[in-house]
Amino acid sequence: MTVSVSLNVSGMKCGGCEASLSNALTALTGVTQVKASHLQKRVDVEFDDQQISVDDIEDAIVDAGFKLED
Ligand SMILES: [Cu+2]
Repeated sequence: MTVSVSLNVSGMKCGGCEASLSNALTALTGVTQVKASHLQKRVDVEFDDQQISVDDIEDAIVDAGFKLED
């Protein structure tokens, strides 16, 4: 099933950061859509929960060099 999650992410400072985070997440199998905003410090991710979990997505955000916030 396709579900979506909004995560608070710090470390994005410009459109380039948004693009690099978007690219990192879009590359994951199961992720269908990503919208990253450095102004809102947030990333919205649409994904197939049969193929990938929120935990996997959070790991990928950290691996890409960004930080999750509460
Ligand atoms: Cu940047």
